[in-house]
Amino acid sequence: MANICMHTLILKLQDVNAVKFGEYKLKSGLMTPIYIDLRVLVSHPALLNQVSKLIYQRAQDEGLQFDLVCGVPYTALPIATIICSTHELPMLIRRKEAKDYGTKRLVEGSFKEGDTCLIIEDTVTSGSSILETAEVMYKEGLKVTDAIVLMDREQGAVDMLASKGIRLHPIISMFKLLDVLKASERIDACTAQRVHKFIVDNNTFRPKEKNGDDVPACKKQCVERNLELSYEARAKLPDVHPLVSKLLTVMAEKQCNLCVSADVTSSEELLQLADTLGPKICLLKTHVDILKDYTKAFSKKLQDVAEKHNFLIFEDRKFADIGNTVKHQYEGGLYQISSWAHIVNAHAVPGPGVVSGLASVGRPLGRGCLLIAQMSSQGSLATGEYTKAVVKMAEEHSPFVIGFICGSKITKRPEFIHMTPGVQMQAGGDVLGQQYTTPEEVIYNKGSDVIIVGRGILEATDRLDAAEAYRKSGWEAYTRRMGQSGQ
Ligand code: S5P
Repeated sequence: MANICMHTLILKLQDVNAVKFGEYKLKSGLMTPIYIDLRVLVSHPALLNQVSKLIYQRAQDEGLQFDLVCGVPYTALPIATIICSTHELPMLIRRKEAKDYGTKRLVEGSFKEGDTCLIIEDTVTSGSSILETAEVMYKEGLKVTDAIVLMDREQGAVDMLASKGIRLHPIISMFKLLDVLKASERIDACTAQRVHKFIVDNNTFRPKEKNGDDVPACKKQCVERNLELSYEARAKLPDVHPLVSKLLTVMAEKQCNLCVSADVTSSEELLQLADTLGPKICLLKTHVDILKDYTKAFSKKLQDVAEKHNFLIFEDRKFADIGNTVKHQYEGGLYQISSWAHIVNAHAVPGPGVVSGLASVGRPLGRGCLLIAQMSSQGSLATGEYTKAVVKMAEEHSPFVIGFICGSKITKRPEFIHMTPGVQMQAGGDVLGQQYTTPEEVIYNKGSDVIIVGRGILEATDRLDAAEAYRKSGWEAYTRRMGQSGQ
């Protein structure tokens, strides 16, 4: 139902000329092949109402807590007004310039210091307008934790705002819009591809960092001196993906760099395992397609256990198809992976389309993806130049790509997480080509961040004892490594 609504809404927006293709100049001066002009909404009251409903619904769905609402002037102002009037919520108006007479206030309306204000915006590119509005609110003693936007051009706003402590919730993403317009034959494949490329090539958040601006001093210093940041310090880097930040924080808090690979075939056993080992792990990895009795209720219960024990869920799906196919595999089918897994992984073999396809589903949900850069199995082809190409692809698609499945540290950039499978207390292997290295070797010598352990724990007589032994070994290797790094 929600999907049908979204589809119709996108077509209606194009009908009223709110979505235009051609050559247009953005606020930044950059020329764009697609222009979103939602100012026309005021001439279409039914559509304006529909948009306002969707935005309010999103605030409800996300369970957002706020005292006041402010629309970024001017386009979002009528939207905020409708929402506030319909639901009897107090509203604030932000002036663009203070009057030079009367009260000289920048924010109109009544509020108390410490009140939380929800920001509403019509469309975002970099997120700078939302930030400007938030900064005015901060000066007045207000808090801003969340913003909702109708149309996200997917050019870096989510990440830029996250780095400033504001969660942005987009209703329509650029890639979704392009998909719908293409599927409805409103635009041809060539236009869709051109716009897609423009959006991917013009991420306003990443390029700054690449130029060396805006890189936090501590990060610059560490990269230059080849020193390493602790998990905790990396969690606080302003440009780190919120999911990576969460994972690193959990790792630091639980003193744990252990991911258990829960390769069991019954959902009840998996849930039991998650509940028992929960306190010892930062991440639980699943192969949901080996479960003989998967149900939606299972994924809900797994999320509850993850919350209870403060770990993240990683579905080891290893996507490896064209963008359009992986998008459906990630979002739909029996498992609806994107609805419950914080992290997934993908092979880079199909080229960047696999990441763009997954990102179109995962980014609006705040999910992250690991690229498989190396494998633990004997005779793996993922070596040398291939591994380097994967790192490059990750750099071009961060922050949705949050790190790697790899045997050792393959990039110095602290915002990427390295996770290594093929770990047991004794080096060795199995009869089907798996090769094992020890936690000490993986974390201390190879510089990886997370050990992934399956049978080393699952086949132990006491799984909890085994998990604790791996946790301890991985953590000790990490603290020794940090000691050497002088941090
Ligand atoms: O290169 C790899 C990548 C992965 S994700 N080698 C791996 O073994 N894996 C996965 O890690 C594999 O699918 C399995 O789920 C887990 C290792 O399990 P173990 O029982 O051998 O520790």
